[in-house]
Amino acid sequence: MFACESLETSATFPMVRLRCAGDAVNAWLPLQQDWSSRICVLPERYSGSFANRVDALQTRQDDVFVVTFMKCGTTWMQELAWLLLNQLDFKRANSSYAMERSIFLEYSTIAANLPMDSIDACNQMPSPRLIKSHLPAQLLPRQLWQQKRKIIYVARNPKDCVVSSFHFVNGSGLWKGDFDTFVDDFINNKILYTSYWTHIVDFWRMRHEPHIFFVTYEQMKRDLKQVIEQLSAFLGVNSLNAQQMEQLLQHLKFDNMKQSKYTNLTGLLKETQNVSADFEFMRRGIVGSFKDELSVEQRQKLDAWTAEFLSAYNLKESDIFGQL
Ligand code: PPS
Repeated sequence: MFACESLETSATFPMVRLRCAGDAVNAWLPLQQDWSSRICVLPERYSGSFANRVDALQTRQDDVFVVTFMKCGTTWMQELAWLLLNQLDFKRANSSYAMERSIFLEYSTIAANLPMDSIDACNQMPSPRLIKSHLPAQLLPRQLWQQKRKIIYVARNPKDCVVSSFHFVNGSGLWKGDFDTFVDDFINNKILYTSYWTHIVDFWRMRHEPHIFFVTYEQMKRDLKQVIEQLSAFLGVNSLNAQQMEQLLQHLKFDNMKQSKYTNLTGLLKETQNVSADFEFMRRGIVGSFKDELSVEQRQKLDAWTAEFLSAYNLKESDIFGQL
């Protein structure tokens, strides 16, 4: 089912490139293409039985999955979707960790010393479950596609994603090296969860599937109210009155989520993982951090890589993210 190739990287644990072998995956994914050509860089401990367990995960009729490439606004969307699915239960949102209310499916393969295997934790969650994953389409549990479970997909422009990912993996001790090396390794698919562009483009091309809600971080920044209205309709929950909407918008503000230990995981990760003293899980929360954090050369490299990849699909970066 899976083919895996070991990889020399600057990650602090062994990594592999994983792909689906054979064409079975075409039978359940809505997009017909050669899925076996798609690769994903993952911890070596993902390959083998963990990959098979993810593939075989039993889904439920009311499951909702939040799927993203890393650092694309997952936590922000998890908080929003969880509140919509739980009748705006702000009391619980302000007293329990987002990552406990919405479990990260493959977290066991990345973090050390978790109290419970992350797939077991998903299996034990009460319904309705909100499950987070950074896996690309072809590696997600096949039932998600076969049973058409709801998927919320959040994409973020590549340059901001690179900046945010670099700070995250470096600060959290998952990867060690300088920024130039990181940019090259991101482009060359040597960083956790890459290839970035295939991850994004495959969901972009599936965005009209009725069980997929495709949104960008940039759209959320531009008009979160509109995204909330569209997401409420997608999830089949009652639309919010003006007061509820205002309360939700306040709760989801960057500064408010940053100062809450239940949504800003900086404190929790410092307590439980080997992260650096200056590590920040929520850093700037803006569109365009690349403008003052990437060098001209890094920007040019990333733009050339993006243009080349997207030309094969007749797309431009602005078709997906708008003007940045
Ligand atoms: S993870 O670890 O992959 O799940 O990270 P993820 O949650 O996907 O992405 C983290 C980035 O999202 C920003 N963020 C927000 N931006 C705006 N508003 C709100 N409420 C918000 N919450 C999280 C967070 O700051 C990270 O981006 P950067 O650019 O690093 O600040």
